[in-house]
Formats: sequence, C-alpha cells, structure tokens
Amino acid sequence: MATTAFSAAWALLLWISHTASSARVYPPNEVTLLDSRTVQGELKWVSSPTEGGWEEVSIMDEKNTPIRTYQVCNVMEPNQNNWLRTDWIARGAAQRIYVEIKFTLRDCNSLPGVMGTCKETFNLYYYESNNDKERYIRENQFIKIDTIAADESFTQVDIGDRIMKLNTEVRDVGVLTRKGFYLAFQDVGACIALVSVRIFYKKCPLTVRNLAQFPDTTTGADTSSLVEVRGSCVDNSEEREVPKMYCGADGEWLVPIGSCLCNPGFEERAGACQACKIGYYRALASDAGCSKCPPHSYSVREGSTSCACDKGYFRSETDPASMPCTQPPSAPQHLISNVNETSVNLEWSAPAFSGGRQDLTYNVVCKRCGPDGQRCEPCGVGVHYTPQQLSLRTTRVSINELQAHTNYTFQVWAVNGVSPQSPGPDQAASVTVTTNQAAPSPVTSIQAKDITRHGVSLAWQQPERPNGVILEYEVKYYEKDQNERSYRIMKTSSRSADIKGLSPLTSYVFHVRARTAAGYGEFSTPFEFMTNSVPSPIIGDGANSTVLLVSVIGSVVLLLIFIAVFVIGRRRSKYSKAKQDSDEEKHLHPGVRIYVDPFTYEDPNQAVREFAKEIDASCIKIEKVIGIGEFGEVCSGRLKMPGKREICVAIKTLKAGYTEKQRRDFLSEASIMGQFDHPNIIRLEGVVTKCKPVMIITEYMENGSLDAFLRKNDGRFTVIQLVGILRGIASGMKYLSDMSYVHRDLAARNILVNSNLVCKVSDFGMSRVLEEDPDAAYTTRGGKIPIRWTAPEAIAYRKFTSASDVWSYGIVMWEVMSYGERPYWDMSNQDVIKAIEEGYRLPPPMDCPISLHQLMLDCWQKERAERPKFSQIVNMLDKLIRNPNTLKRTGGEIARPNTTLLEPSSPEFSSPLGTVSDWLTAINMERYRDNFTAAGYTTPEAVVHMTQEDMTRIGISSAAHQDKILSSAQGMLSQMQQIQDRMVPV
Ligand code: ACK
Repeated sequence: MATTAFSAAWALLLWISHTASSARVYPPNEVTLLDSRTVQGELKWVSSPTEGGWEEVSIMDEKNTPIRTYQVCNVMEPNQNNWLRTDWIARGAAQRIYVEIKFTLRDCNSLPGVMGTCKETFNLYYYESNNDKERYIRENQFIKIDTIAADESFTQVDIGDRIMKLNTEVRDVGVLTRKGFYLAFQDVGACIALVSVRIFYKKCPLTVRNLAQFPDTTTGADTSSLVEVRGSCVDNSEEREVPKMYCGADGEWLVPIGSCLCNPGFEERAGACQACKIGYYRALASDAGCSKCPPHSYSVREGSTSCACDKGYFRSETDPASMPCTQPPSAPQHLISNVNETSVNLEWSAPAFSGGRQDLTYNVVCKRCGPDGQRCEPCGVGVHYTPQQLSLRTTRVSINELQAHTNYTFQVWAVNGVSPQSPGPDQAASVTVTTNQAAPSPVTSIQAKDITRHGVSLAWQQPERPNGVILEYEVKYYEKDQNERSYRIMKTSSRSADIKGLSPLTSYVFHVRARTAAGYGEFSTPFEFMTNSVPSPIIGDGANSTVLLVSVIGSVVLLLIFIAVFVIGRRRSKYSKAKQDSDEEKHLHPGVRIYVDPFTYEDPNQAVREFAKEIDASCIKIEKVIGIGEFGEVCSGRLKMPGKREICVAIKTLKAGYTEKQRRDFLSEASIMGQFDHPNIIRLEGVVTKCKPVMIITEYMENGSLDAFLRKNDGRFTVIQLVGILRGIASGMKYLSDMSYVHRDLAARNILVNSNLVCKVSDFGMSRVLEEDPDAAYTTRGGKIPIRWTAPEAIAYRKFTSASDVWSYGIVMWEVMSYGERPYWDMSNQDVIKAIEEGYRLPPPMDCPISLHQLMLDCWQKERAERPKFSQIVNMLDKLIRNPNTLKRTGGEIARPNTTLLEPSSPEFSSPLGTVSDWLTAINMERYRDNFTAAGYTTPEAVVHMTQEDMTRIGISSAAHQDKILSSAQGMLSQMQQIQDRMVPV
C-alpha cells in the first residue's frame, strides 16, 4: 500500500538519527528477558492480518547493525484491527515484569484527508501460558495492559527541524504465575513505528553493607512489597547482630539492620576485613582497628590478635593486650629493722625499679637461725605479722611473738603481677636480727581451790611465752573494797600458793606475775573471789567466783535454785556463756588489761600524760581540713617523728577560746584511745598540749567514715567483703569489751575505713558520745541518746553495757548489709521505740544472707543476757567466712517498708523461702538434716506444721533441740503468713 510505505520510510529516517549512538547498557537492578534490538535476524512475530497490518522492517544503524522494527500506517481506512504478537517469553524468576516500548507516532493533524479514520494510540496486551508454542490465541484471551498514546507525535515541520520525537513508555504487569507469556500490540488505525520493545524485571543487586553480603534478590510481586533478606558476614568477620535488609519493588535495598565485625587480627578496609600488618594487632572484634603493638612487644605475622612480649618482659594473665609488657620489680631498698624485746619492726622503701607496673606488693619471709646465724628454718605459724605477712601494700610490718634471744633473718620480697612469670630470681632485701631478752607474758588461768573462811589455795598455768626460765611467781592480793591502796605480796617458785590470813566473807582480788632473768612480766588480770563463812572448804577444783558467792550464803537450797536457774538459762540461750553480765565477761579473759576511766583521775591531765605521747608541734604538717568536729576542725596531714618514717595522720584540733572543761573533755578521747592497741581500733599517735592549738593526732583513714563510704560504693562489694568489714568491727568491739570499755555510740558513722578496707572503731569522747552526735535525741530523762542504735534497756534506764553495744553492733550489721541505709528509714524516734517494744525488728536488707540476719536478730534480743558476746560474734563470722555456702541463702529483696513490714522478733527466725537444709544450718541444727529428709519433711511448708510428737517420731529426742526447732518453725510460719499478707491481689 502506497500510504503505508511512504509513512514508514520517513518514520525510520527520524529514528536512526536519534538512536544511532545509543549503547546497550542496562541499569544494574534490571534483568532483561527480551530486547528486540539485540535479536539477530528477523523477529518474525505473528501479525494478523498477515497482509496489510503490522509489517517487519529491517534497517541499519550507523554501525551497520541490522535493527528490527514493526510499522503500521493505515490511517485512511476505517475499522482497523491489526494485531502483532511476540514469541513466548520465559518469565524466569520474575513475578512482575516491565515492558519498555520505544515508538514513533504520526500526528493525525499533519495528514490531509484522514479525519475520522486516523488514530493516535495503540493497545498493549499480554497472555500468560506455560506453552512456549501456542499457535493460535484468540483476541479475547489477551488481557489488556494499557492503551498507549504518544507523549510526542510529529509533523512534516518537525522532521525538517530534526526535533527528537521518539516516545518511550513503560508499563508493568504482575503477579505472573505461569512459566511465560506473550505480548500483543493492537493497532486501530494509527501511523506507528515500534522501534524497540524491551521486557525486563527488577532485582536488588548483590551488595555489601556493614560487612554483610546480600545476594541478588528479585523484587516482590507487589509494587509496594518488601522482601526481607538475611546477609552473610564477609570473609574474616563474625556476626555482631543478625544482618538484614529489605529489597524494595524498584530494586533498591532499604533499612539495613544488624552488622558483622571483623574477626580479631583483621580490620575493616574498603568494605572487607583485611589482616593487621606486621607490628600491629587487634585483640577483640569490638576494638576499633588494628593498633600498633604496645611498648616492649612485637608481632611477626599479619593478622595478629596479640603481640608477644620482648625477651625479659612479661604480661600477667589479667593484663589487657593493650598494656605494655612489664618486668618484675627490683628489690626493696633501705630495709631497716627495729627490735623491741620479742617484736621486730621492719621498714623499707619502694624498689628503685617498679618494672613499669602499679601493682607492687611485698611478702615477708621469716627464718629462725641457729646461734651462729646458720641453719635457718621457717618461723612457722606461731609468729604474728601486722598488718599481714603477704601481699603487703605498706612498706612496713611488725612481727610479734618471736622467741627471745634468738637470731632471725627476715627477707622482704618485692613482687608485682608479672613476678610469677619471670624465670629469674625474685628480688628481696634481707636483714638479720637478734631478739632481746623479754619478760614473761602474763599468767593466765588462775583457779581457786579449798576456799575457807581465812584462806584459799590458788593454782595457775605457766605463761604462754615464758621467754626464759621462770625463777619465781609473785602473787599480789588485796581486799576488793580497799582497792590497791593496801595490798600484800607472796612469792613462790611453784605454780600454786596457799594464801592465809584472809578475813571471812570478804571479796579479794588476786594478780599473779612471773619473773625470769629478764625481770617481771605483767600481772595477770584480776582474779576475784569471796572467802567462806564456814571453816572448812566446800568447793573443789575449778570453782568459779559466781558459784562461790552462793556458797558463802551457805544455803544448799539457794544453791540448788541457782543451779536450776542456771541450767534453764543455758537451755534457753543459744549463746551458752551469755548469762554473765558484761562486767563479768572480763574474768573470762585473763591476760587482758582493764580500761581506766580518765575521769577517775583527780587530775585528768595526769591521765593524758599516762596514756598519750606528747608530740612536738614541729613534727606535724597540717595539709587540709577534712571535717568539723565538736571541738574544732579535723584535718589531714603528715607526722614525721625523729628517726621514724613520715606517716599520714588525722589531726583533731581544739578551737581557740575553749574552757578548761572543754579542754578536759577534748583530751579525754586521747586518754581513752591511748589505752587501746588493736588493729580494729583507731590508733592514737599522740597529742599536742604544750602549744596551741591543742591537737589529737591519730592514724589517717583514707576512706573516712563507714556510713558515707558504703553509700558511695552502693552494691560494689561481695558478701564476703561485707562480712570481712563486719568481722573487723566485731573484733575491735571484742577488744573493747574485753577491756570493759562500753562504747555507747557504736554506729557506722563512728567507724573509719582505711585504704585497705580495714574498719576501725573510733569516737571515744566521753561527753561527745551523747551530746554531739547528730543522731542522738533527748530522752524523757533528759539525756541524749542515738535512739535507733541503742538497746531498749539503755534508752529506758541508761543500762549501758557491752550487751547494749552488741545491740548497736546488730544495727551496724544492718547498715553495712544495706550499704548505709538509715536504720528504720524515716520513722520517728518514738515510732522506733514503740515498734521495738512491740517485738518488731528490722527485716533483712536486700540480698542479705539469712545467717547474717539471724545474727542481727540475736543481737536484738530483748533480754540482754540472751544476746551473743562479741567473742561469739567474731567466731560466728569467722565460721561464715570459712563456709561461704552459708552466705548464699538470702531472704530475697525486701522493699523499703513501713512499720508493718518490720520483722516480728523470733529467736530462731529463718526465711520461708530457703530449703529445709539451709534452715537447719542457719539455726545450727544441721545434724538432724537426714532425720528430716528420711521422714519426708523436705519443704519449709511441711516443716512449719510439725508438732512435738512429730519431732520425737523422726528421732529428735533432745527437748532443748525440739524447742529450738519448733520455735524456729513457728517463726517461719509467721514469716510465710506475712509474705502472703504483703502480696497485692491482682
Ligand atoms: O566521713 P569523714 O570523711 O570521716 O568525715 C569525718 C570528719 O573527719 C569529721 O569527723 C573524718 N575523720 C575523722 N577521723 C579521721 C581519721 N582518723 N582519718 C580520716 N578521716 C577522719 C571523718
């Protein structure tokens, strides 16, 4: 047909000019299924009608490559219906396909005489099929994709101006389900040239993000669907968090999540993990990148995860890889010794070379040598080191309880974290000393035999450390009422003495001391008893003074009553010796000095001279104020006594304008402190009284008071560390109670803590105790008392004893275990007194082992005689430290309670949440564990309902033990009920 041929010729002319230079490069996120321009040879698509409709026309581009096009231009004839159908196109992985058609289309207005017949659109169809060779597809089987119009049509004038007229239209179709499809173009009377047809689908192309590789991923069927893809870590990397991304419908990756990290020894470079270079390392996947080997270390291969130490340098197991390699320290320097009878003080200075580390400590080795200084052997366990023998952080140690007149060699070893790795000899300084002659230690264990109206036979043990041959013993005795104003002396070479000529029914005090060539030892602690009213002795060997007192009354009936009371008392009390009053306790500890109240001195200055060393003010350097005390500022500073090392000290000052009474009260603390010598009591260095300001100098405690220290370190310590703190305080308090000193204001705020976590009891001021303490409140009797820390009998009628100190100690335990919480929180003092009176006690702090809370409850027994002694508390804590399993069981978290949440006091309280075994251990009845298990009582719920008969039935015959277990079970039951009551119904 003439019109068609004409039209096609100029349509193609235009197309070649436009597309000649276009290259066949597709976007990376498109996968082409068909491109008509790349087909070699004829396309041979199916035209209908076969004649006069779509016609395949080959043309050449400028590179002489043949291109296939289809044209139709029946614009002058009405009712055109020309179909062109492609070959079968395999769908592949695609679910949604895109059809890109490039075509030219003639503007009907530019053609004369075609009005009514010329069209400017064509239709696009598809048909899905699994059959790649459909021969005949009916028109109505095709599904219409769209009617396509030209964005640009052209006229004769346009051609002349060479204006680009090629149209590009893209349509998409989904969801495809069959293996392939056919496309069809329907012409209804337009003048069209199909220049190219490209069919493609979209994918998200392979990519690497955050060191994870994501594969080629075909987009979803829907235009809005996202396909979730999991990435895999690139070589030499590992997953930190699962890497994921989403493939969007347009072939873009979206929302990267998670990542991979390069393995140790590798670092990220250009999206890959590359090995660290020689001389570099990377220890952890979380480290930033490869780092240069730290000083004194090297790496010899690529990809190192650590650097080896240079020869002669080491790293401890806990040193991080980034730390330089270090060396053991050199020997301590300037080791000097100072012999004091059978004690030796060693002092030294730090090694010249620390090895490059901060964890320097010292170990002391003691060897006892023969008279010629040869044949040395280890000193063994009898020797006592202060503060300790091993892992010393200080540069001094005091070694006590050595043998007199003996040669010793001491070595002080400097060690640090790499000493164990170093093959070379350790570095030590050594010194050889000879101990001096020393007087014997005090006589202990005095016993009275054959007490009569006028006499007594005494016997005693040889002193623990005689330090030589005992030449004789001296017995000093006097009537108790007379004090030491008039006393008598008796000497004997044996370990007994018959004392005669005493007055009947009179209390006497005896002291015994031993003498060697070195002189007299100290007198024993006082031994007291009363003479009889009957002429003949009635009590035999080992009688104690309390029982003797009863014998004096001479009433057998009374004696029996006493014994009965005593026995019942023992059965009721867990702490068997607790029956004695604190005043009596000192008799159980012969060998311990008794504290002297400085206010009993007529001239209190005399007490200061006796118990406190006067220090020259020029030896003291005040550095800074650390607090305000009742009498003036408290400072820290340095003390340098002639011939001694400089030490850090705390300095309490007496402010100017003081009265004589204030001066006396201020210095009374020094007179009291100066009498004490114990590692858990703050040590007095001395006083300055000869010039102003008057000062009290004590050892410096780096961590200040315990309550503030605990609050600052909330939750940072292990239970064992906390029990260690409590053990120290209990040991200091045992010492004070052995000396018959009653503290009256034991509280965490009055405990000081040094840099080694050692706790020391402080604050011994006599007036201060009740006047200055901010926690002390006036009672109805007018005195000031720290109510929350004080035992009920001390609040009610001022009965302050070591047993009331034990109550306060229980409160300190609670403060320690709760990291400095205020006892009884914000309850008023009146409410506290009332709650205690009604039998309520503080509950266990959070995570507090039940064994410790049990000990607190014991300290808070209403009857003071039922409370444990400090010696028993120390033993109990030692036992807990030795068996840490007993500290594992806690009662769980108890929230900050109101009054109703305080525990009702139960002598054998135990948490209902524990096992039967734990409970038995907590109440010291673990011996019956098997009886309970065998009888099937395996849960606390079963135990709480047991009766006395049940106890007998399972083989617990002791009435005392039955009582104890039943009362504890009762406590458990009430605890269970309380916990149920506390629960909020949901
Ligand atoms: O809690 P702190 O730091 O510890 O504040 C008070 C303050 O002085 C007033 O008493 C501190 N303090 C008292 N004695 C000593 C001492 N020996 N070593 C260190 N600090 C002390 C106490």
